[in-house]
Amino acid sequence: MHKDDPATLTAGPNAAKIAASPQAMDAFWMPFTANRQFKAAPRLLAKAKGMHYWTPEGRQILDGIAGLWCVNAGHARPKIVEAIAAQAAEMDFAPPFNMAHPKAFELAERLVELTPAGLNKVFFTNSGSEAVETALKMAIGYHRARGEGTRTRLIGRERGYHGVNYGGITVGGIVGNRKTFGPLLPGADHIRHTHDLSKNAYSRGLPEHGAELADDLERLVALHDASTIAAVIVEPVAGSTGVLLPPKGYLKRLREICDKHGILLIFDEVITGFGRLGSPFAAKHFGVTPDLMTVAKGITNGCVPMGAVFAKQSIHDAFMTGPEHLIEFPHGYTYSAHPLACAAALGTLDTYAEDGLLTRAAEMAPVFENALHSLKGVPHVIDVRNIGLVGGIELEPVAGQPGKRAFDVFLECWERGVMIRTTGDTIALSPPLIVESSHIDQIVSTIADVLKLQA
Ligand code: PXG
Repeated sequence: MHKDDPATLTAGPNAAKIAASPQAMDAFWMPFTANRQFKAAPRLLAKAKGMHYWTPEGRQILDGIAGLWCVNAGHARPKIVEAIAAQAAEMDFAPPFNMAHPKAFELAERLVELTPAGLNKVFFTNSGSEAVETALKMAIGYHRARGEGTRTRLIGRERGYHGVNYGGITVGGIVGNRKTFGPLLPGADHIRHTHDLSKNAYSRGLPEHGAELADDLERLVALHDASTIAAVIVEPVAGSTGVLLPPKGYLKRLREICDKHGILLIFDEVITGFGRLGSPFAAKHFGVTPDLMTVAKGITNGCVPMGAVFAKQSIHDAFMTGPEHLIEFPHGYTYSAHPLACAAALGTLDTYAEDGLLTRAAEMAPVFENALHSLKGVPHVIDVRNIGLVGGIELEPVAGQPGKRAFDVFLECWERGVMIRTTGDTIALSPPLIVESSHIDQIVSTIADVLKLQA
């Protein structure tokens, strides 16, 4: 689909200096990174185009994870690059409070054409984490505005990931992200996760077993009473915690239980939004519409930070009361609907539409599925999971060293020119949606070769 041409790429003037000198790396405290390991053996990226990155020395790396689940249209797409450059020259910034610029409205209109029916209001943020905080505040504020101010409890799910801010880690279920940071927000609780290798290992697509795990919400309603619960937040397909797919019927059942008890359902679609599963959103893919939906990443193809919350009309309208000169929802960010982000998002939506990318994962899914499942029987593989262009390969941990095996595989794949992502002992794959069969073969055969080398 795209020619990635390294000949046109030159690393910036400082790249070689940084690569050569560990001291030049002192100041930057890196996010979600083993800083000491990294600085001892850095992995630097200097250029990107299409399906590939290049290191400062010019080594080509195939991108198996769309940057970080975000570069869905592939790197350096001309329409997006041009839109950002033109916007920076025309108007760099516009205050988003009590002011606005036309592209914010244009983008909102374009977005709600893609969302499931009913999710027709958009609130802009700058990241998935901020989108989550915004959605949680909307949920609690909505109930209060309707005279149900006792509904303040937030329910997440074990193994959930909802970003790194306090609301997000409170409803999140990854212990490593929670244990360091104190008691978190009061009153939250969690339903059980759905991962069960004993019943569902090597499922192709959605697992057969586990829809009844949605009933765990009934347990929490019985414990806390529905009148205290504002919302439940889940990822339709959990990514960061190791690619966990919803069992068949699970999300519908969760929706029904929420409706029965007046609890809002929030889908965190930061990873699943914008075509990852083969539909514009997971909500559409699964035919289950949440009350609030968070997105980020693919909204701008990862080019400029942006997130958003989609809300039902009724949630928006509940806030629209009181004197008209007063702010209805006291929330927002200096960079909400930033002009560069809006321009990037409009260029992104054009690119997705022109290349049919919001449904391309559905076309490529059978190829991807077959390639991934060919890893069954390769040493150390204990499960393969897939949906759309998301893949998970779970490995047997090295005894007493959780995460070590997958991390070693990641390091060796990097040496062999393939970028993958690991979480715990699961390899997560999410290539750009422009991926071709040859790229899939390269990713999967590299992983297989590396696994065969492992002790
Ligand atoms: N919700 C979900 C479901 C996510 O996947 C966030 C919220 C937070 O988004 P921001 O933009 O604040 O990072 C995410 C982010 C991984 C990985 O390796 C995934 C994310 C971030 C970093 C690493 O799977 N997702």
